[in-house]
Amino acid sequence: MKRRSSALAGLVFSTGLCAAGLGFLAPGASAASASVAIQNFAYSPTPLNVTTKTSVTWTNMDASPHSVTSDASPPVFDSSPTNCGPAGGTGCIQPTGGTFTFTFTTAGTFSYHCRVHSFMHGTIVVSAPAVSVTSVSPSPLGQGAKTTLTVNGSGFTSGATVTSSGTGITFGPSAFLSASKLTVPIKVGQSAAVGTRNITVTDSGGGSGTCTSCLNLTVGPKVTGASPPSVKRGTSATVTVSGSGFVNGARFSIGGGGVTVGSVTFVDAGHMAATVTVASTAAVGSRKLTVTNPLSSGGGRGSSTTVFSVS
Ligand SMILES: [Cu+2]
Repeated sequence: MKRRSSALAGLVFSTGLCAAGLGFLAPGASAASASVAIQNFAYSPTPLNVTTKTSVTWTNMDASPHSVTSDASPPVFDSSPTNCGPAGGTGCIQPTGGTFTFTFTTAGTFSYHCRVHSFMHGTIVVSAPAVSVTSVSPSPLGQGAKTTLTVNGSGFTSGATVTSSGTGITFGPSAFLSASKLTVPIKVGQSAAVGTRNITVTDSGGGSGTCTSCLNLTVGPKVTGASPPSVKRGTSATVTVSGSGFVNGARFSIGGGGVTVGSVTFVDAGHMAATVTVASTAAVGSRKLTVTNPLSSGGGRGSSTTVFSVS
């Protein structure tokens, strides 16, 4: 019995090696690759077990042409859709050393055969990668918080999506940092229910993992009034904002342009004050006043469009 090439039959699972050494995977992509030798008129190994997003490369070690042709109709993959038949042909994987690479993106069992030799059969078994989520930070987050959530776990790949249990939380597209860390923009609705939420990461290959109750939502600040309720154009005044859920270190802003808020003096959970300066060119009318707690206290935000105006 002839010795098989152990190097070709092996699997390679290494982010660094694939990114730096092989160079056919985009940065940040799941860096898994695997090899199948076509040798002695057989595929080896078969079946080959891989996870989704794995690039499988077949190398023809024989002195005879072969193909790698999915049994499915139409074929899911085919090294040799044209010019390759029982008599061989220029479209086949050529001897000696010809290769064919296919990246498996969906889970399933994929059987294949050789167009030249009908007795040659092989199978690739593709499974969704195991994904787990262990923690998120920052937590807790206050109602209305808008920040970037770091999610820790394992088995992450680029393109993973993040979701939460319950309603009132929206996520942006995740950024892949490593197999164990990703970040994602998170926006907590000002009326999202307080309490704990589960966070789920779903890989584009279908694998998913959840950490139970790992994100805690707390009450955010609410704005109920401002005194004085308006400031004239071209003047400044000390405005006291009233409401609830204010935390020392909170600030408030006034939207719409032309209004500057100075450094805030925290009074108590229901009051804060700052000098508000209104430009002479500022538009007259009601403005949105938003209170934001410090991120170390959950970063909650609350706003009102009715409590303050430029006059
Ligand atoms: Cu063949």
